[in-house]
Amino acid sequence: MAKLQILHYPDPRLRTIAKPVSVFGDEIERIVADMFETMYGAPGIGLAATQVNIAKRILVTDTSRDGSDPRCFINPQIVETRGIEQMEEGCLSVPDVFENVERAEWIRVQAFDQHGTAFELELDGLLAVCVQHEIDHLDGKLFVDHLSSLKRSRIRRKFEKAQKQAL
Ligand code: GNR
Ligand code: NI
Repeated sequence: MAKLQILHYPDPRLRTIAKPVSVFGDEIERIVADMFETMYGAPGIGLAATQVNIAKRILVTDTSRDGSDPRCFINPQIVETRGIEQMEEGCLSVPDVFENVERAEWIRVQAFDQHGTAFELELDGLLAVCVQHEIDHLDGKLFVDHLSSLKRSRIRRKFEKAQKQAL
């Protein structure tokens, strides 16, 4: 297993639209294992393949506090939503920024696990928010895209400054 490097906003590679996985097997299982190691190491409650520069529709989550609820969603599709709720979100690709985002409070999601087995789940609470946040990543979207343009441009300027100082 290997810990992968997480891309940071405003890296243009975070805007990549990930492609569906069509062949399951060793390569996908290895990517998923590396993504879990990267997510737990960060630490975070979710990670999308886009964040580690892999353009495949793969996401992992664990919203437990003790690493007891690892979940993998490949080619995820939200097929039904209910309600709206606001939650404060953060993102490993936008470090140290926390803002309220509105999302569906309940979702029905269909996906495949890392072995290629299809499943369907109904989710709410933090896990529902997390899965929606991760699917956004697979579509090249970030939680800051849900904020006002004023807030987003402030955040962008802060990260551009930090990037220049790091050179
Ligand atoms: O670790 C994470 N915490 C989090 C908190 C609220 C809503 C979404 C998230 S996901 C985030 C990890 C991450 O950036 N996944 O893409
Ligand atoms: Ni994120």
